[in-house]
Amino acid sequence: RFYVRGHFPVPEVDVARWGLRVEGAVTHPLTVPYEELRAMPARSLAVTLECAGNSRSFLSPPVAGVPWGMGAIGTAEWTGVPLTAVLARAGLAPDVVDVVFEGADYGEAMTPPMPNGPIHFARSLPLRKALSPDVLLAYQMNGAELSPDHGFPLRLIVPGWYGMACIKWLHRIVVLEQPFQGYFQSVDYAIWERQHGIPTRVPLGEMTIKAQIARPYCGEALPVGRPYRVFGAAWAGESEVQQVEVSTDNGQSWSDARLLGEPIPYSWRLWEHEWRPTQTGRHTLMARATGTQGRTQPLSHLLDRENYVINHVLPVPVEVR
Ligand SMILES: Nc1nc2c(c(=O)[nH]1)N[C@H]1C(S)=C(S)[C@@H](COP(=O)(O)O)O[C@H]1N2
Ligand SMILES: [Mo]
Repeated sequence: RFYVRGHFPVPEVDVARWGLRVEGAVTHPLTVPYEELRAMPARSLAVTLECAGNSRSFLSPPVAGVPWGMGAIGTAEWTGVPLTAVLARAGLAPDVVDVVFEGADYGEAMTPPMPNGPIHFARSLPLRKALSPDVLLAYQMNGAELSPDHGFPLRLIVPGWYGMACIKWLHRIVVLEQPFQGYFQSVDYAIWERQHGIPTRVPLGEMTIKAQIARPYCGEALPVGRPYRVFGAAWAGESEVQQVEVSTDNGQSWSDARLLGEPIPYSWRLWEHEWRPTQTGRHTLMARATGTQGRTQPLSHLLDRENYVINHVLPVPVEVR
C-alpha cells in the first residue's frame, strides 16, 4: 500500500549488466557492480517518504500535477549501503558542492522551459546532505528486494526530504564543483522563496512539518454519543514532532493528541485522540503538528509554493448521526 510515483516508464534493468557509475570531480571514477554493492556493509533505516505534491487535490483553484489526496506518503524500512562509503571509494575533489543522481528512466519533460528530446530523471544533493551517514543506496524495502515500481535494483534514500530526492533505478552519480541546475530541480520540483524580499527559485528539499488525519475520512458518518478514535500521523522532515493538536470544531478550540510509541528519526509519528461527539450534524475536524523551534503549519496554502509543499491545516468534514 506504499504509493508509487514515476515520471517515465519503469526501466527494465538486467542486474548482471548493471553497475553504479561514479564520475565527475572524483579522483577515481569507478563502476560498482551489483554483487559488489551487496557485499559492502549495510544499514537499515525506517524512513517516511512524502511526495512534494501530496494533498494537492485540496487546493482551490485546482493546480497542475497529479491530484493526490492524502495518500502520497508512506513509511518503510530501507536497507542499503551508506552513500558515503561509495563516495569515499571514488575520492571527492576539494571543491565539490553538489552530487547528482541519475535514474535509468527517461522520457520527454512536461512543462516548459524544457530541453529538446528525452531526459533522465536526475536531481542533486548539496555536499552537506550527501555526506550524511543516513543517506542510503537502498536495495531492499521492508526486508524484500526492491520491486521494479520502487526502483529495482537500486534507489537513493534521502531521509527527511520529499520523495523526489529518492532517485529510483539509480545508475549514475556525477560529482560537481558548481551547483546543479537540472530540469527536475529548477523548472520542476522547485518553488519561489523570498530572500530579502526577492523571489528566488530554490530546489525542493526537506519535508515541511505536517499532520494528517487518517480516520475519520472526509465525509465519514460517526455515531453520536459514542467514543471515536481520531487517528493519524505527523512528520517533520529532519527534525522531530513535539506536539499534535486536534480540533473538532473547525479550529476554534484545540486539544493535545496522544503521541504513540517513541520518536524514530525521519519516520512519521502516529497519534490518536478520543472524541465523543454530543451533537448530531456536520462537524469539521483538523489536526496540526508543532516541531522543534515552534515550527508549525499555516492555516492556508502559501502561494509562492504553487503546487508543492502543501502543509496547511486540512479540514476533514464528518457527519454525526
Ligand atoms: N528515477 C526516478 N526516481 C524517482 C522518480 C522518477 O520519476 N524517476 N519520482 C520521484 C518522486 S516525485 C517520488 S514522490 C518518489 C516516489 O517513490 P515511490 O514510487 O517508491 O513511492 O520517487 C522519486 N524518484
Ligand atoms: Mo513526488
